[in-house]
Amino acid sequence: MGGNGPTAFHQDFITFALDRSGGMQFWIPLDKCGPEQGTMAFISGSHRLGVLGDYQTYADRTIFDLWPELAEMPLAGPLHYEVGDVSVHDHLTVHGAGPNLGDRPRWALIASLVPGDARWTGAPPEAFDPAPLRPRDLLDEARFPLLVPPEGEP
Ligand SMILES: O=C(O)CCC(=O)C(=O)O
Repeated sequence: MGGNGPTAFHQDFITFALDRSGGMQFWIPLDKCGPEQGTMAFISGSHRLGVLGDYQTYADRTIFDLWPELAEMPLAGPLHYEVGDVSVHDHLTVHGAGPNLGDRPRWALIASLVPGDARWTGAPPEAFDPAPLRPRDLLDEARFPLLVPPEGEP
């Protein structure tokens, strides 16, 4: 059975086309999974390096070719998850995953949190459909509910 391919090491930040960082990704497995299923590994401290470009422009290179210092930083994972576990990573944390070599799909729910005052830059986002937003709009509350309402509002 052919598994899913690997996930190249990347940052999530660029896939949102938002005007500020501070976002986080919650990865919630719906089934027990581990490295054989291609779970993620994270480069500790890599969020401090800033924005490392769009992984789709790396062509035949990897993020490690472009930022060799990443190879010197500690790698956390690939992780083992039980049902009920969750991993959280900053949208600037470099992470990637191997192929799923197991005999079943790797099911997970991914929840993305971004700052409530983030605005869409107008660049094509990979992470969501921007319609009906216009460039520099705040994200609409119907699809992107605020977890913490602004002060003074219920
Ligand atoms: O599950 C994967 O292979 C990658 C997921 C990912 O990159 C993410 O949740 O940020």
